[in-house]
Amino acid sequence: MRSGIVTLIGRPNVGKSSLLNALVGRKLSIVSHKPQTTRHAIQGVLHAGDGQVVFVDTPGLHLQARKALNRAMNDAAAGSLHDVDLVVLVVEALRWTEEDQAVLERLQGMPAPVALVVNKVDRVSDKTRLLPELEQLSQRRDFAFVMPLSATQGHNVATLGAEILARMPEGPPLYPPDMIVSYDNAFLAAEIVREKLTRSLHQELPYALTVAIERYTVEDLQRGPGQMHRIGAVIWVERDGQKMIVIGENGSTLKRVGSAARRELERLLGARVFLQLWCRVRENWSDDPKALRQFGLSGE
Ligand SMILES: Nc1nc2c(ncn2[C@@H]2O[C@H](COP(=O)(O)OP(=O)(O)OP(=O)(O)O)[C@@H](O)[C@H]2O)c(=O)[nH]1
Ligand SMILES: [Mg+2]
Repeated sequence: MRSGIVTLIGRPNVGKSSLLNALVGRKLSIVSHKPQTTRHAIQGVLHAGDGQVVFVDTPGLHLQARKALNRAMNDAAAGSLHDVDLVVLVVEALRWTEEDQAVLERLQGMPAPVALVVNKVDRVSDKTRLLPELEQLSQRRDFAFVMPLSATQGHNVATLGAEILARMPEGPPLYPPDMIVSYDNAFLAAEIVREKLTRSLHQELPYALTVAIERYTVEDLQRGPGQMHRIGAVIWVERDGQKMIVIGENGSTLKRVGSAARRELERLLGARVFLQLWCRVRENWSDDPKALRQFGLSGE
């Protein structure tokens, strides 16, 4: 048996969360087209016949971290680089930015080996550009290996999983076989609501909101088998104007977000879900260390 811990690191939006979900074969981490979607280090476990890999999805490391929330996200990512067996640096094919460069520099002097995953190769229409791109990227440091893949198309994902497992140290599993994820259902509910909000709200609004679960109870259904999860969630924003946008005309936006989140939670939990959403204002929460602690966004 082999087992180990592997951190997925990279700038925002390269597809780290998509890759975690693809590797484990389940949606564990929320995904959106906007950068800085992931805010916590999230562990997902890949169980194989001959071993186990604990993957850690991390917030995208970014420059210009002006607010306390941004600093907490960067800290959560950087803190996940210690005591791991392998670091997987995720980048986007044909798009190397100064933030990628900054991540690469941050990995200097780290004891763990670093592998490079070149994601989103499905977007490279001219495939003759891929080989020179891979060659160029391999020069940037001494990588354990370099692998092109597509997290959303599934291309090379299983190969990556096998390659990583083969490099894990020999040893017993770190977690029991039924353990797949590190968080509880309340965290999942907050994240799914935030994902739907992030996908449907424009511009800066996703960065000004967070979701906190105030109530979570589970009861047996009175008619038939199965369970009902009753969830009460508060969407915190920073200003009254933002609250109006989140709620929408006659509550239409909140209603749309609520039903999308409820449907997905019912699928993920395999249960009925009753989801109530409220929107409240807490001025400047994203730059307020006390608020961040209360919302579980710092000091992980
Ligand atoms: N075409 C294509 N799009 C992808 C691929 N992988 C991820 N994406 C898209 O890239 C966007 C960002 O994906 P995420 O998985 O949220 O990226 P991330 O690195 O976790 O981003 P942060 O959490 O913000 O750091 C989403 O719109 C994904 O659908 C891929 O292999 N191909
Ligand atoms: Mg992410």
